[in-house]
Amino acid sequence: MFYQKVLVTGGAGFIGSNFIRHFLNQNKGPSKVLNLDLLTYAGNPENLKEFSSDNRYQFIHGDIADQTLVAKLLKEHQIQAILNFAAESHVDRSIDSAEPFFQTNVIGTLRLLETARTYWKSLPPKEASEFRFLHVSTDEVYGSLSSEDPAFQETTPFAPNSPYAASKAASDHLVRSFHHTHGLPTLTTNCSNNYGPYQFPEKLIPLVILNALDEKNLPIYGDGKNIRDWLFVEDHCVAITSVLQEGKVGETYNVGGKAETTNLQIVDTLCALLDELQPRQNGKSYLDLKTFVKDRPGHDRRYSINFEKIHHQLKWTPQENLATGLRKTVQWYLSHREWCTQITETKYSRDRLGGNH
Ligand code: NAD
Ligand code: TDX
Repeated sequence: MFYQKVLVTGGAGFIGSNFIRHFLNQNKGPSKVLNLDLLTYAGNPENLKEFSSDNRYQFIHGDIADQTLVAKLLKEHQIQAILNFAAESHVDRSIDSAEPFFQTNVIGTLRLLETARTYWKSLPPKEASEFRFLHVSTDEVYGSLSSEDPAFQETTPFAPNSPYAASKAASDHLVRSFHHTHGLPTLTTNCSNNYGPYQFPEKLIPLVILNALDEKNLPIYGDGKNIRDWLFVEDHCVAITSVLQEGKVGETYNVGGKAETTNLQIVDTLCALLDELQPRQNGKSYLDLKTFVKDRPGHDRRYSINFEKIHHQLKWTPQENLATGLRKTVQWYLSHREWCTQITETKYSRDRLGGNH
């Protein structure tokens, strides 16, 4: 099924804005994308400014928990699918203050599900059978692995360790329950760490790039040997599109990059790319800025994703490798310094550039 009229939540954030760009660039025919975003510190309408006069795109400033607003949007635009990206997404912030995570990720998702269910029940049979609620989630719901453990599968029991992961796990369970109990046609994706253009610079990769360019320390938590499986954001957008169009209702799909890497390796690679593309004025390497800082409390050691299911069922596989993806990412940040400055000067409600607090 080709979806033309979709409601994207959290589309002013990192992955949501990349998804909307991908969706509109892929679908040249008539389509309508509503972007419902609360514009928290992480939301930035500038991310999609090239579509501001495109009548296929509409931005709506609002909360996924606002049931009156969402019900009106669904009905007025005859929405065929909801893609829920909206979330509080940064682990360190969830350690400082968990409540906003439960407000949006749990209560917000619950209200969105309720509103979707009422709308879905009002649809004629054909439209109801085609309707989808796609929930974008994370591999962090599965907890932490040792170096010997097998990769996460869709059947791996949930064991969230941070308040962020706990809130995402709760939202995944809610989505599951709305399918099981009410028959709502849901889909869930559990993806590994994304990176690429428009990522908010509190996350490791953009933080290291921007700190390096500003001659600031590059904070490495603990021993730097924690492992993440990195996926270029465009590959995630393709995976979400495949799941939306062909995924089996009620199921979950793991999405990963087959790119397990330690944080130290990531920082070293970024420094080498910056040494090549934007050498320091003092002639030294950016590697000199590496600084080991206090570890993140409860820091998960390793994530690894088994994505056999989406590979076999939907023929999805990541196209970008880490070396080319990181190069593209560094080049993007180098050529978008204004976007970065606007964020670092206006969007930080606290100092997140100096390491873990
Ligand atoms: P992000 O923090 O960059 O963006 C989140 C967006 O949601 C922002 O635009 C924000 O304004 C909006 N938002 C927050 N609360 C809202 C609310 N109540 N109503 C409407 N909008 C609201 O996050 P991201 O990195 O783009 O992540 C998007 C989704 O993907 C999240 O659900 C996250 O859990 C999931 N995910 C992220 C990664 C990753 O590596 N970044 C990996 C796997 C899954
Ligand atoms: O300054 C830092 N130094 C550092 O060593 C920061 C910000 C992070 N780190 C480490 C912590 C992690 O091991 O780097 C790794 C990546 O950290 P983040 O970019 O904060 O990502 P992570 O905690 O792994 O979570 C991300 O991936 C899964 C996203 O933020 C989540 O939204 C997603 O669900």
